[in-house]
Amino acid sequence: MSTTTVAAVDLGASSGRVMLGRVGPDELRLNAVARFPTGSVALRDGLHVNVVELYRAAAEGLRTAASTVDDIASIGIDAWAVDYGLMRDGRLLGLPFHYRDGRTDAAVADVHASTPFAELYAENGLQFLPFNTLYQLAADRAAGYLHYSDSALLIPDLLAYWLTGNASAEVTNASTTGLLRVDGSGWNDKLIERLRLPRSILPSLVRPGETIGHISGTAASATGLEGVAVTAVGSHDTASAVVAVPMTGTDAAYISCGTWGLVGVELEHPVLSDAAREANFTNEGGVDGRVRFLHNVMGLWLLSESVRTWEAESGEAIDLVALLGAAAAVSDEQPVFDANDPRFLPPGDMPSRISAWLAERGMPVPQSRTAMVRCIIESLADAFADAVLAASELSGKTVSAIHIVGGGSQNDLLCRLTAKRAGLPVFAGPVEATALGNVLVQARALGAVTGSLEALRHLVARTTSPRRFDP
Ligand code: ADP
Ligand code: LRH
Repeated sequence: MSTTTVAAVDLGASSGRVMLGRVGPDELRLNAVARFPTGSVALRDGLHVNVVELYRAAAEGLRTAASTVDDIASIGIDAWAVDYGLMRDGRLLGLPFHYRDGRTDAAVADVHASTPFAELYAENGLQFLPFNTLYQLAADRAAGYLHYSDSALLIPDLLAYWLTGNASAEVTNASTTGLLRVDGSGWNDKLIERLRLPRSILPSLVRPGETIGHISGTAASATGLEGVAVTAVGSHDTASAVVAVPMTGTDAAYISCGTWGLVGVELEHPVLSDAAREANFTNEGGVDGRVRFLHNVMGLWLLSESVRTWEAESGEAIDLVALLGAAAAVSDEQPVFDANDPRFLPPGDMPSRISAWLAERGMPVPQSRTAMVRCIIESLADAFADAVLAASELSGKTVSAIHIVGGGSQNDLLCRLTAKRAGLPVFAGPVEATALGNVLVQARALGAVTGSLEALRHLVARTTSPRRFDP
């Protein structure tokens, strides 16, 4: 086994990055070569993903990577879940909708009228989120768009298609469509037919570690990487993040903490009980056929939208680290709101929405920005602690530690309050777990590292230094 160099394209909701990874049996290093915005674009007809710009920025980042080193053996792509582009004859038919667009409201009612949620859950094991792909496709069918389309490609699959010319559906991200059998063995033809969705638009599945294709055509000159393999990774960003959680025992919960807080445990088999459904826990597909049994908590979106609102009001940039430092020094007790309330899903003025939520219940409303930030972080920590406890109870798995990975692992206040509210030690880091999971799965496919996810996690644990917060 020798060390290999691979590139990761990692598209999160708050930023996209291209990273170079050097991976070997005792080596795991990441180097960021490009970072670019990934935010949604509001057009007259709704909120969209500017996926063409994402492709351009990713290709440019790959070109920078190719000019930095000359031995890139493979690239892997991950992005947020559920969103897709509709294609015909290899052409993108329009900008994909963004999952925070509200167009699925009618489709949810329509789908549940024909297939009650409990029946859907038994088939796909997914928590209810109004933007799950199956509701988005039902909205597109109602709008007549599916007539024109011959395939639907999830965001990372679309980028892989533009790079290689090969259309596929990577299985961890496909699990977030709601149209995959819960054991990940294939598309659920019976459910797809029942929902009156065209089976023909769903491409064949690939699994993490398989080769999707090789960079060719216009992508070769855009990236400077002609002929380089595009390897399937856990293309759902959360699946890649879970690969790189440095859990070395079996008794840990994880929180993949960025725009969203994905809180749960890894299992061998799905939990489809009434209690899991009622608690809105999901069974998403993990790398190597594992199950990501987790709950979506609204996450640092609450904070980033608040900061965006305040910056727009004042016209001045806010220093996030200073703001969090001030919030840590707030000594008055702040109220806790339900971070999972769906009113916080669409973009907008979060401080006003949070104040309204509290006022409706006769609770005190934070009177300053720092108090509001403290209230947000307390509420997130509370939701995280609840979800860890629920994950443990619903799965029967003992949890004696929590790992927080992703950008939110830099938020000391959040880590400290999560430890306190959960009564468990929190280990924070790595920040770039998603990119690490992406490069590790590629490196394993190339033979530079071997073994199970546990072996990969041991390598992460040996090469990074998580910070400990005690309750
Ligand atoms: P995503 O993958 O969803 O784009 P990230 O994992 O990149 O998210 O995390 C982004 C979040 O990390 C930001 O919303 C911010 O709250 C948090 N963050 C970034 N840098 C810092 C920092 N220096 N200190 C505390 N929090 C930070
Ligand atoms: C996190 C994430 C999450 C999904 C949401 C759409 O980036 O992929 O796992 O639920 O975005």
